[in-house]
Amino acid sequence: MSEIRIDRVVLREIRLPLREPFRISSGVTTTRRILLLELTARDGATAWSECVAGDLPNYSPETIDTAWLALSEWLAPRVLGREFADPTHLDAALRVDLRGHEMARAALEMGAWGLFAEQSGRSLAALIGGTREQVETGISLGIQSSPEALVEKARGALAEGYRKVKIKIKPGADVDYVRAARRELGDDAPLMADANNAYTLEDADHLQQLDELDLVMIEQPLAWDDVIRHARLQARMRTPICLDESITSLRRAEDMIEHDAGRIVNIKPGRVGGFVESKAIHDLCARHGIPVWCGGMLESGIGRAYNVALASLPNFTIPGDVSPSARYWERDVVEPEWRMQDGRIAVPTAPGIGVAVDAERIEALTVRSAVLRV
Ligand code: OSB
Ligand code: MG
Repeated sequence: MSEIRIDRVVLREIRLPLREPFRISSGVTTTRRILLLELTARDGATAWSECVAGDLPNYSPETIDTAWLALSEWLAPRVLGREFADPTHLDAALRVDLRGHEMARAALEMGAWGLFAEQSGRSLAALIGGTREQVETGISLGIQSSPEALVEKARGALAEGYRKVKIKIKPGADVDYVRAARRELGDDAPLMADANNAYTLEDADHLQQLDELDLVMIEQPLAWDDVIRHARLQARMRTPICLDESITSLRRAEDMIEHDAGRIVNIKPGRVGGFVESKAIHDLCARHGIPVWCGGMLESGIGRAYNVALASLPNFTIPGDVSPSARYWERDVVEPEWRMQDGRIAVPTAPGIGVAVDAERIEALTVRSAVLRV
């Protein structure tokens, strides 16, 4: 395959109810509104991709509605009908004079990688330089009603084989919850906490209590757009800080490293604008001895295919929030569903994204759609 040309993009919104509500410090998700893209190349090849933006701007400024606007008005028109030597050139075209809208951009950029994989007869993972046959799987547990309820969930997750348990925290549901999990699950349980920006530097003394609990890391305790104060907090904590929300680009990862504002990076390809930027962050971190892992945004099986492929790169050495379909959905929109065995998900080797998309089911779930063409 020597060039890529997209002649049609169909946007669709589907709604998928989560098996159970997912609560983080800034809000709760009960039904996921999911924006899917179906890309069609000039030769008729197709690929699906997913935009990870949520319902509300409580994780980043983007939402599914801003992404819909950005894709239809500014992003798709830049690439439709144009020939690109490969997806990296398409990525470059999407960035010109455009600020923000990383998740919208990523949906199109990653879709181009999926399409390119399809057309060149290679697996997505192989195409982007993946080296693992399987990726290690963690689980992200939403904030529970009591420490006891959390312990039960976490115990069940470890029994199922998950290799990392992430505990969502917020003021009023933090140290006591994590301490209970540590006490009940033992010193060796791979536990971590994720605050989704719920604290300020004034909470440093309080957060220092977590240092006794031997967490693998604490994710994004401070503001979403703040790297510098994380450096001040890291200087006061033994627990490694992992940045999520703050790493919106390669430059932010450089800032993190330069200022020792964190020692681990959660890479979500949607958050950073796609695979080109994700790979650059991955490579930077590898050069600096910073481990990375693949985060999640409660994706359907389509977005999950991209996360699994990304997590197969060599420096993804910590289990990701890449859980199997059944952790989220009664029924996924791909076939086969994503399954976990012995705490791992197999990286597909088939051409393209590696799972078949159930287009009929998606059609039935669609609440709005738009066809964008040259
Ligand atoms: O902070 O990692 C986060 C879900 C939505 C928004 C933010 C986050 C999350 C998760 C879920 O933790 C991870 C998953 O998809 O399983
Ligand atoms: Mg997070």
